[in-house]
Amino acid sequence: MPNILPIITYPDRRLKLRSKNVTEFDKKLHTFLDDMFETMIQTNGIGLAAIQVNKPLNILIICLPNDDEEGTQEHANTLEIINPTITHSEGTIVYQEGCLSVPKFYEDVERFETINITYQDRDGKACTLEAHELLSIAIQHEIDHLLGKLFIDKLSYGRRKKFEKEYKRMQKEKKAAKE
Ligand code: QAP
Ligand code: CO
Repeated sequence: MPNILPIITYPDRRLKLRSKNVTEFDKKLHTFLDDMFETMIQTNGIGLAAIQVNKPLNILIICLPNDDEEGTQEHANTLEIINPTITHSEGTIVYQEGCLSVPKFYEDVERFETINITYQDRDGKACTLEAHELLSIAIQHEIDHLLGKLFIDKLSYGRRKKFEKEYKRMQKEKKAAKE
């Protein structure tokens, strides 16, 4: 059975680390990828970067919900992207993003509409992918994590201020609920 791993949340400084490339495509990596998937599903995520569970390696997973009533997320449909590089980007798109490491806060972010990437799969095989819209947004969001960046780092000065204010208020409320 896979394990649910604890997720690091803002303002933890470990989220600012730059992740390193994966060199060993072994059983340990496969177990870790399965734990990442379980963690993402149990926390209602659609994407997760390894650094969010305290492993500074260039690994991200994405599982978009099915386009049906249930919006099921299937392990078989999960993209496991290791050591990615963006080779081409085009167009712009704005989407209201969230992040498991910045719980309960959502804000519009501008990204490329289309990206092409090269990466490796869990067996180390070289792959390429052209992504559009939500998948493209999700990959860019997760690649930013590998570079130590969060979506809130991309907000305008005014919106960042709004975030800091809301976040402080939430932390206070959490503290008050504990006492
Ligand atoms: C990144 O984000 C992403 O605040 C993945 O309370 C963002 O899975 C991909 C989540 C935008 C595509 C578009 C956030 C769950 C999940 C929360 C997530 C929360 C519970 C975020
Ligand atoms: Co995130």
